Amino acid sequence: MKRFEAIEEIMKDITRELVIGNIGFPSRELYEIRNRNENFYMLGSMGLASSIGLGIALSLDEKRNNKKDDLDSKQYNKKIIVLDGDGAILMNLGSLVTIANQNPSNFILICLDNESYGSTGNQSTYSKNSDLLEIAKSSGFKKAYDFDEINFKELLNSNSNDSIFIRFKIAPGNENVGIIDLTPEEIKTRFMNSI
Ligand SMILES: Cc1ncc(C[n+]2csc(CCOP(=O)(O)OP(=O)(O)O)c2C)c(N)n1
Repeated sequence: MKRFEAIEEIMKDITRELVIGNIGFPSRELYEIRNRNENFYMLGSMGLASSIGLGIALSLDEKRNNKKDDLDSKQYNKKIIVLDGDGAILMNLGSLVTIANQNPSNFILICLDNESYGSTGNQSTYSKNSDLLEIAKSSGFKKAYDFDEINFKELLNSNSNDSIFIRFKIAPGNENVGIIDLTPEEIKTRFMNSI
């Protein structure tokens, strides 16, 4: 299975969650598969999708807690899903440690692990030898799984007390998709409005 099919598989279970896409083909394929206001296509900063997702997760968590007795709190009761790459995670490994220690319960980091820098021509990454699932576990993630061993829909729809890391091993290869026909401002504004 390549990244395109993996994103299709994930997106079929997504309803009101906020989805952050890694730079390059992951975001372009997500745009092709299911463009929605709740998607944030990260266009420039390789490695930072997980940090951006963490920031949003912590912010929504805080807003939800502040409005506990308020009807508005429901509005903040959304999960944040990051579709990241192995190359991007390796570039910002410290983010795993930060997420694991901050541990927001509304956060799911999915590593689409094709063992390559797919978007720039499939050069090999180190994730073949450096096991990102084990790295996530030893960074402190209490919940870290291979996609194959979980029922994603159940996991998505159940309450967790912890952040979740999912490693999805896939084959290299990019789908022949177009570019994202939105300006960065449009992506940001519609995403913010959807929250
Ligand atoms: C700091 C930085 N370095 C390099 C790049 C160029 N670049 C863009 S996407 C990419 C590969 C990303 O690989 P990965 O995160 O594994 O995702 P994949 O495309 O394989 O799904 C690279 C090297 C960049 N945008 N920013």
